[in-house]
Amino acid sequence: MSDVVTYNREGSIGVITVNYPPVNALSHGVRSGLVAALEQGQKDADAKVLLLVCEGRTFIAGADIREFGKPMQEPGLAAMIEQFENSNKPIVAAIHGTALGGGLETALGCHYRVAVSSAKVGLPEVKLGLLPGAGGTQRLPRLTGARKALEMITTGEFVNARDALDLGIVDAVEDGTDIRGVGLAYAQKIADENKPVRRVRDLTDRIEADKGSDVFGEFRANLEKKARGLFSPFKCVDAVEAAFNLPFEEGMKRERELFTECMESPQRAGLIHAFFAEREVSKVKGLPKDTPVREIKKVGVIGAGTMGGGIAMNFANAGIPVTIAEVKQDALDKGLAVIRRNYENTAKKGRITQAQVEERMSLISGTLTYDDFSDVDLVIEAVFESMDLKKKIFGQLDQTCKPGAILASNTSTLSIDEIAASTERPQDVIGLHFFSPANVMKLLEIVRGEKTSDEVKATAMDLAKRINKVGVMVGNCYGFVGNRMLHKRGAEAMALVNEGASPQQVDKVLTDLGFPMGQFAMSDLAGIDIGYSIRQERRKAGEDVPATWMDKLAEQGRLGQKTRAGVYKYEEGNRKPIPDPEVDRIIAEFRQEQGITPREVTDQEILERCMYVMVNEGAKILEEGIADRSLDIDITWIYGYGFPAYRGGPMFWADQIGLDVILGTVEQFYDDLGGEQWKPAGLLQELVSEGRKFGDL
Ligand code: 3H9
Repeated sequence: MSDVVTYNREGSIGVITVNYPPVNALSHGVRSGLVAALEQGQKDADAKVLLLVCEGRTFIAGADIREFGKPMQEPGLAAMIEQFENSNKPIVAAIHGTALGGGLETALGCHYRVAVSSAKVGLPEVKLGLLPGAGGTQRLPRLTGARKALEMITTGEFVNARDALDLGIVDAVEDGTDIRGVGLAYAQKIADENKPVRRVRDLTDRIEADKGSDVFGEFRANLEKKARGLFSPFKCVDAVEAAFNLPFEEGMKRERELFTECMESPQRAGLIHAFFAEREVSKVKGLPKDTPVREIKKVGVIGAGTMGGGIAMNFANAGIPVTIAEVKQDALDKGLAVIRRNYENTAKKGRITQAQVEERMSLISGTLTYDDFSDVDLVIEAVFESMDLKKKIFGQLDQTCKPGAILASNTSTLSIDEIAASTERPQDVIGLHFFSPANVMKLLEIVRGEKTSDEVKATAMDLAKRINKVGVMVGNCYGFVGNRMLHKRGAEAMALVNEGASPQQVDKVLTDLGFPMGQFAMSDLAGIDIGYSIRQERRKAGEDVPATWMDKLAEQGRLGQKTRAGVYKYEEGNRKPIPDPEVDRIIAEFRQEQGITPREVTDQEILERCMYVMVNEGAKILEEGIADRSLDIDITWIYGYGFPAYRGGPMFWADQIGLDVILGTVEQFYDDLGGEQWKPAGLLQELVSEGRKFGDL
């Protein structure tokens, strides 16, 4: 008998138990164990009904993703499920936790399904660039009809147990946490009532009802808008449609063909890299798993602007009381009103209730003095980027906050070590860099200072999870990981326009790559004044920062979306960028002043200059130990800047292009254009000479 799947009998119920932590994924061992246990149950003359139940925190959460890309070992999942469905004794699946992907497909191969009320079910394969490949696209629509099956399969969203009951996915929902007890009671009922085997594949009512429906065309048209650039969502629709046009066996064959196409697509590789990378970033090099974390029960935020307000919302959403400090009452009132408006808007969309709005607002208070921070466990400073101001604030916080309170800065560029040096507790100082809008964007860049203690680092990583962020630990340098790379891309994008490209052309290359917006649309969103003041500061400090047409925009008050004119223009109440002939004129004037004759710039050059400069910088970031692993950079870009997850992040993308190709082009640009940004990173050269990739590090 397998050590991960066991068979035993309780009265007239034959119980098949899966115990393969952490999530009972359908590895080869689990699949073969299930087949063996099923055979045993079939032979067991005293077993009238069989029960499939899982140990640990969840029912089967899917195929074992770690086995993808390796040769498949028999028995295959679809064949295993078929054996379950063909059983001559009824089989009950008892679901707790999450029945996902191959896990739900296995449950659909059973004849009855009972779930505890906290359980969820779903077919999230699409999020991995796949489609349900073990009958999910053929069996689910037989229970739910076309629309709901398409919704679940093309979005990958989970459905809770009560909704699953309404949809016919499960047959019963019970309260309680004892899944074995719940399963046994339900199986006993099936036995007592002499219920027959009931195969989902044989159900035809929902298939007949939706045959020839327009719903497939409707979903395809919607996906054209919502899933731009993605491969597998469209294949999901094809597979579900096959359930309506083909007999079951042929539908299964079609599903397999489409699954194989998805499996072989580069998007699958990118998305699965992103899946594991997201989980790996929580394991920080050199930070032992058992490092104690400090309790964060009360938080202070300094600054009630867009950033401070957004940061505060994260804590209120997680049920943690938060106090916001401002200098003036009207700024504080305005900030609190914006927070309320944001919550009200979310409630209008039906995502939270009015009661939740009030509950969250009741957790947020305002103050005009740091004295109210004497008992907080963490303060996050979110004032504008001035080192002098930040040092002053940290000095004051050090005096006011209790010993052990963590002092954090939301700075996006400045040195955490320099800020920490203005306190007597540098071990308690850390960077917590949120991304705008701070209540929405998933990334939290956690910047360790030279003296930050392990306990404070571990607390910050733990806190990220509590407030539903993905925390990435990075080292201290100008711009850290994300903005350091972004600034290189920004400078290159501006230079390309100096030379002859249009802002729209540059942005289109980036959106075609899969970014939700281009470099210049993003500058308009953030505010043109931000980049301008950074350049001016650097010029004041004596750095050689070349003039650009974007300085002119800032000087003329074209500050971006907030003034409805920046690199693009904007209609009242609309964020859609509209190309503006006035900007073309400003650019032409700039070129004339600088004596530049514009040349034709190809899309390929834009791609290479904007992206390879980032990869080269990413390699330097790795070399300097600012990021521990290339996957930390990938996750920073996916969750902080909308890098298309299906390309796996910039460093994974670079590995796919080929580091030799990238290095060759970087060297060429260094010769042709010069500049520190094009100096090939030593690590890039080393990897190419060894025939290795970032992913091999
Ligand atoms: C599929 O089923 C294809 C079929 O249709 C057809 C096949 C022919 N495999 O997320 P967590 C690991 S595709 C292997 O931190 P949570 C995960 O890496 C699959 N490992 O916990 C982590 O490992 P570590 C469809 C897996 O409680 C640990 O488990 N299914 C798998 O926040 C804990 O994970 C999915 O897409 C897996 N399938 O969330 C479900 N899943 O500790 C994907 C997890 O070493 N999984 N691990 O870092 C999830 O959505 C979440 O993990 C889940 C738990 C909700 C289950």
